[in-house]
Amino acid sequence: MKTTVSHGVFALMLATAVAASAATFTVSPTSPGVFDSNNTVGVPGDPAPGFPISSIASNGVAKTDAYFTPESLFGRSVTVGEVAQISYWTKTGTTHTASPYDWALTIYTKPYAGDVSSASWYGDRYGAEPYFSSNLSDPANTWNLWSTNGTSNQLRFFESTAGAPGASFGTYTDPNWSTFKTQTALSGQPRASEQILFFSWQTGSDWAAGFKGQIDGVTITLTDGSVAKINFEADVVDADGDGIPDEFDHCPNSDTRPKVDVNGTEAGQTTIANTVDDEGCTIQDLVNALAAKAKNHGQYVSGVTNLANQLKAAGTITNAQKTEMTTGAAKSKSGK
Ligand SMILES: [Ca+2]
Ligand SMILES: [Ca+2]
Ligand SMILES: [Ca+2]
Repeated sequence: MKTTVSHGVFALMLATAVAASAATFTVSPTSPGVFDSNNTVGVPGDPAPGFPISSIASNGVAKTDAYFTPESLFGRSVTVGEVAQISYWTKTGTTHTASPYDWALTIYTKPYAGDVSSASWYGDRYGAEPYFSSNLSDPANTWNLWSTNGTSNQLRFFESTAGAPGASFGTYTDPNWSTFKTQTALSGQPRASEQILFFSWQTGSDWAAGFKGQIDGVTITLTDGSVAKINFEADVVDADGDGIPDEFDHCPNSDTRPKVDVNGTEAGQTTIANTVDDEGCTIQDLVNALAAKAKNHGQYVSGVTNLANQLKAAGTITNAQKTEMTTGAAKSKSGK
């Protein structure tokens, strides 16, 4: 009996897991497709909480629009009513009392019969600006979370559909998301059943010049439990192409020859694959460092022997390869 009950619970969980999607998308200033990122720069080493390892910022030159379709985030179309929660982090140099400028959320719906938008490519346009949020708690130079559901910094939503009677760009008394999405659009149609065209984060064309605020860590949750996260990241620079980004690479200009050579300036390739360690140093980097440091041949041979012992102990090389290294170093002219 117990087995039957457990099986039933498991089947239910499995059914839920299949229905809901979960994915994280990493987006950098050079990401193709989803992102009109001409005016963003990477900010290495300064991520929002939970979205390592970096973030992006407006470059202070001109407007940025980042567009994401529901199809790319969830693998399917999504209605306004299906969006349960949205949150994202920003970091600017001032409070929003001192300056209202910040990355704003804009949601576009697909064109529909009876929409009143003067722009043909979308139906309705909905916005939320951080500075209008209820219960502002927004210290300067700190990552602040803006969300549809938080007790502080809860976003208020307005409809700014171009050409629609009554369209606005927001007030301090606009409704929160859970109310807004159940209301009637300016077209007279219910918002909840409309299909979303884009989730978008933008800076303003009027004020983007001079704005260098950061953004990171978007989370969108649907009513079926599906979650899409967008992790904004600086572009990874890996100058020596060893897979370890420059900022973490202890040997940023690695010697990446295919096989290790302990024979100094004389050709003497071993059978050892010149692998890279977690710190971005190849075995050859370590050998080269020993050769550079050795005051005499004995020091070089001793250093290579120690290295060979470590590599053998770590399982990186075989016993025979350890011998290749030690005898190769002994035959070399390094240090002489
Ligand atoms: Ca990030
Ligand atoms: Ca590297
Ligand atoms: Ca390296």
